[in-house]
Amino acid sequence: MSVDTNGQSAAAMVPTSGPITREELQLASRNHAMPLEMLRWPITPVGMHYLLIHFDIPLIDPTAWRLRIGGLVDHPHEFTLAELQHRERRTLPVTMECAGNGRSRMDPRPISQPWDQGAVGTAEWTGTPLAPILREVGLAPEAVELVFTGADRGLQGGSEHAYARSLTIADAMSDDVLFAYEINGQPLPPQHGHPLRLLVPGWYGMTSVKWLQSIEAIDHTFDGYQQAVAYHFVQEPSEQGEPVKHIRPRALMVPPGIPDFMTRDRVLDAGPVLLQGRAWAGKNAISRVEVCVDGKWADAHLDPEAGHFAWRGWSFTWVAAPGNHVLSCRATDVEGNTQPLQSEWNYQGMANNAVQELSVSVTEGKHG
Ligand SMILES: Nc1nc2c(c(=O)[nH]1)N[C@H]1C(S)=C(S)[C@@H](COP(=O)(O)O)O[C@H]1N2
Ligand SMILES: [Mo]
Repeated sequence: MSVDTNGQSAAAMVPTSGPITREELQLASRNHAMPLEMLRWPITPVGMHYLLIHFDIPLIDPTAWRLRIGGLVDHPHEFTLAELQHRERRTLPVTMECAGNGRSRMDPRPISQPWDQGAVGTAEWTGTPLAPILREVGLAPEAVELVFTGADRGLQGGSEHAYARSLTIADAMSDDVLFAYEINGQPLPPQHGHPLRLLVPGWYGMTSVKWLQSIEAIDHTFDGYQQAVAYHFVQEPSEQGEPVKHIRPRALMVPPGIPDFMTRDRVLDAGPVLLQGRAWAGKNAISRVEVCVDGKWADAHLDPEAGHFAWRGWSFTWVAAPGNHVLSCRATDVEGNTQPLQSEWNYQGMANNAVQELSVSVTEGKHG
């Protein structure tokens, strides 16, 4: 396979409109999505939450594991898991979404994990807040960023590295950022970062570093691959672009009726159907969800909020007439940010929150 000047495997990186490649299939079968019918559950059961694992899942002995905090701090410290678990305990429902969600719907298709639209899930994460720990270790005045490094290591874009991301001090100190050691009331399983992960509510998932083992305070902008190269809005690989941060608004619908095995197109009976789904936006509350039937938009009913960072349920009664229909839904946040009808293309396939479209065939028959 050819390698370009960045050391990237060129054949695997150029966006394509061609068929799914073996490399994409390999990634897609390691990193599964949340089946969209799981939108019925307010909290996604463990095992149904989506997964994104760049390298290999590391085997970590929790009794030998330590979280090292060092760099530009007054009191470097190595925390045991028990020490962290005895600190303030907080549980938050948080919707997490991969920044690549929707990537495979871009044309040409950026080559990476080929998500359709299910790279999302909402879990109750339990952990201890970062801010008090950062105050205790005492950040030096020169410190501008914290680098969070996981135990997993591999090659991407020609660079060998442990998975690492940074946050500015202000972002890391914000109130809801946690060191999480439980998901839905159970210890983190291997795939979600056992024994401890960072959890940064409202940001796309790449920020929430799994298998966390070290935090380093630094006096410059972190230039690691996952921070400085990946997760940027660019039109071509040589461009610097803007970094990807907060989750954009999105609404998804539970596919109504029953599916066709291959196409996943839907079949349902004529008459009233309750269309349901969930909507979320990283930073802001959702203020509106609309449903579109055959090109006509109307407001959906919103359920009460379940938490500032958790998706919000919505519903809409549709009287389905026999024939073929296209259904869509669209979320808007309190600042008026909404979803585009068409994908906004970028080279890495980031943050494609174009509206979902479902093809539905309604008949007078009985499918229930
Ligand atoms: N150490 C480490 N942390 C990581 C990743 C990774 O590959 N390694 N993937 C990130 C990405 S891109 C996402 S979207 C989320 C996914 O978290 P989940 O698998 O628990 O859903 O974890 C993030 N944290
Ligand atoms: Mo991701």
